[in-house]
Amino acid sequence: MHDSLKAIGEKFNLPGTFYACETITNGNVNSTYKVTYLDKGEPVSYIFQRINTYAFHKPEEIMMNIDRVSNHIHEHFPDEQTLVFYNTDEGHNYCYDSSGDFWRVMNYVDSITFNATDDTAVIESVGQAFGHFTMQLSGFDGNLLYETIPNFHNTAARLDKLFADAAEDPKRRRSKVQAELDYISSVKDLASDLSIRFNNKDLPVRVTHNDTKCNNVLFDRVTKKPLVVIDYDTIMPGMAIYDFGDAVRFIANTADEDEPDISKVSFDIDKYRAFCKGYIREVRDSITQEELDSMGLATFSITIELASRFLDDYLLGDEYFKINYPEHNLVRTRCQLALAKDIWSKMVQLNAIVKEVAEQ
Ligand code: GN1
Ligand code: MG
Repeated sequence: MHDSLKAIGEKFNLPGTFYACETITNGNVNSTYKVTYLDKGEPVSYIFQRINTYAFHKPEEIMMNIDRVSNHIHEHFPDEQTLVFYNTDEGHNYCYDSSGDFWRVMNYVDSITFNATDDTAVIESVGQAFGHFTMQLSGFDGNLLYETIPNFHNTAARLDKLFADAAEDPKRRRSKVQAELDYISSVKDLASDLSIRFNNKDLPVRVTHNDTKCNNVLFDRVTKKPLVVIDYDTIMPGMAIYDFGDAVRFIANTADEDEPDISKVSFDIDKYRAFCKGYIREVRDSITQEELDSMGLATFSITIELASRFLDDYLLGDEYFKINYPEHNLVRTRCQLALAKDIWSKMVQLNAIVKEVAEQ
């Protein structure tokens, strides 16, 4: 790896001499490295990322989205920490290596991240960070961005694809997952509702992050305040409430996203409330009442959607998500379905919490 990273660094003309590299293991799709150079005796670190072009078919469009969004944030919020992407001699913020892989390089921000936390103050800060991101971009027309993964959060289309792939069953795995397919089928209309309303233009198009896991917020090591939201790959036009729903889906789960023992999986209402406090404080003036009223349903819908994506990938032979063992995608599916069921059982409370926090 060392030699290929060194070659990438040369394309971006990074100053100093190559000193060290380490793999960063967060993330299910791209490959990420922290690379350190010695520049006039001082260590300076960068993040190098190889984009998974199976997931992202048009990486140049991603980099154009990133350019537009970061310019908007720089221009309107010049004093805030942002991500900086480096350019090659040709003036591109990416390059291809000799094997045709797509790379980019950005600044390394010294920080800490939380993969999971029980600290409601941190959870509130994660809510604040993602709410702030939505607010920062509320003046930017989401239609100006490429839809880099078409229908990424089109739940209705995702579910149709799942059932079509299950009918084809290329890997002969369907018989193992009939119970999961039956449950998803029973909630299909409910889970698809917001995506259909969005497609009918009944919910506003916004700039969405589309991967609002808590480990995509960098925190100051000392003050524990949020510094910046990272992972701009999936920035696209979309529904703000799905960003909200995806974030709480992840942070308020009492277990890991791929917990095999589903008796450990549930949706923690106190964590939900903490996230809502941080998030709604930031977005209150930029989102509509209808969006606020749909936050609980969005949480359920995105959880069903992710379960169906894991299940679809399982049925197709595990091509999209990295797996650590053969049934990993099935375990993930079952975990997300258990979570969705618990979210649904608490829907009245979820809606009441949003209302209460919004009125504070
Ligand atoms: C993928 O690779 P990572 O962890 O950033 C996926 C998200 C899922 C997530 C589930 C482009 O994100 O949509 O919510 O896994 N990203 C893409 O862990 O498909
Ligand atoms: Mg991501």
